[in-house]
Amino acid sequence: MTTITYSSPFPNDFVFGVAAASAQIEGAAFTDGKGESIWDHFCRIPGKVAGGDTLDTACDHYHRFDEDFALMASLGVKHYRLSIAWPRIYPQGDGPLNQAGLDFYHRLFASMAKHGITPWVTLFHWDLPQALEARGGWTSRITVDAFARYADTVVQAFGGVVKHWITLNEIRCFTLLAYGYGSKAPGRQESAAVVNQTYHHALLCHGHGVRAVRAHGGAGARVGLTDNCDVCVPVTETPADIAAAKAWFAEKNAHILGAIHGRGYDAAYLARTGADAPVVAAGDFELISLPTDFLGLNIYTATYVRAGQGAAQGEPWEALALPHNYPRADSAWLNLVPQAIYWASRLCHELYGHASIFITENGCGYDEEPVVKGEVIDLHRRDYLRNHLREAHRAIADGVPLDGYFLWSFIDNYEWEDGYRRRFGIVHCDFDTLQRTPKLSARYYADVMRTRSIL
Ligand code: GCO
Repeated sequence: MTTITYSSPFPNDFVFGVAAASAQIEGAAFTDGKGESIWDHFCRIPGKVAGGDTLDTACDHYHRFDEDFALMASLGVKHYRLSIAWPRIYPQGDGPLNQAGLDFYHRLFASMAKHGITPWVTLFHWDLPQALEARGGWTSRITVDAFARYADTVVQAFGGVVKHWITLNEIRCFTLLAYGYGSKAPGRQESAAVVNQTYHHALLCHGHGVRAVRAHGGAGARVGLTDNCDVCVPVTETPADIAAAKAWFAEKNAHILGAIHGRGYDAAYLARTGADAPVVAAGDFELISLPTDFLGLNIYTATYVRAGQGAAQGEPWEALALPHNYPRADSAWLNLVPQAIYWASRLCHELYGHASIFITENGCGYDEEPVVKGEVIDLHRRDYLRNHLREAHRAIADGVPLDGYFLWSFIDNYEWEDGYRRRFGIVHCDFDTLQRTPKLSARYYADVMRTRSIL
């Protein structure tokens, strides 16, 4: 292991990149045979998405990808995490294949290659075909079978040019938030038993994604899950608070991270869910726990945990509610806790022994940041980035196998139920003219990538 100190650059093979997702940037929602996604459907239900914003045009990346990749290349971006829109490939989810959808991504990957940008491809980033939702969506095993076929098709088609695969993005969001709380498409509020079953089906799809990459990915293909684990940070970095944080982290994440790492569903999860635990078929956990090559973590925020005080509730920790004046971004859920990167990656490494971890998303959402004289002075984002990179660097210095960092997001885009007003990009998008303007944070990140140093 190379020793790195506070001021040394990131290791030479550390991956710096940017991330986005199909539904959020492509637009062309009904072009070239694409089927309706659950988000195309959901955004048309009054009151579900801020401003009634639709995904119809988004950043029009579908027609402007070459320009976008040229801009990325000009900033020195060499790695880009994107997702494939399932309804472009199978408009009905599992019916006839849409060749025009495959052709689009062939053109897109060719453009990336031309600009020297390596693709990191997520198979599923929330745009489930609406036709599958009509048959039960994530509550049904029909979706698992359909995903298996979709994953096979995509990996077969692109295995020659794509070597980095991510099976699913953020299981909690498209299951719990979508079928439990109803804040994300399809906006259902189902029982705990149904929601737990959606988790299980998602885990099975993760397994199918791994299986598909092993079967068709060719030489050098690597695959992992991107999880938005529940992250905690010890209030003080003392052995007692660290042990409490580790116990909290292990329990909160066991039903996803434990399951994919061959531990099935743990006793605490089964006790908590009781009669609402998922129905598991023979062979499910063999598929779910197929070995992966890396773990992707989307890190935005965290809960502070300390030792001892929760003993009355029978818990070896106490999770603290944040005071109302704790700093946060404009996204109400996004409290600013940079140490989240350090602790999430360190605890995943310690608990699951991962040999390779990537931050597959990290970023901050703010309301409109105006372009003034051709510039967006987003010093708040530059600070966010700098503080988080500092913690990534600290993790590496402490021996955590953190191998890369993808900034969310390359460009302002469709922030799900918050619509277009919530901006995460380092490139500003004018949603009337679709003009792109790199923000100050883009220039900053370009310098970081070029020097591999936190400037
Ligand atoms: C998610 C998704 C992204 C979001 C980003 C900001 O975590 O919700 O992966 O699509 O846009 O995280 O909320």
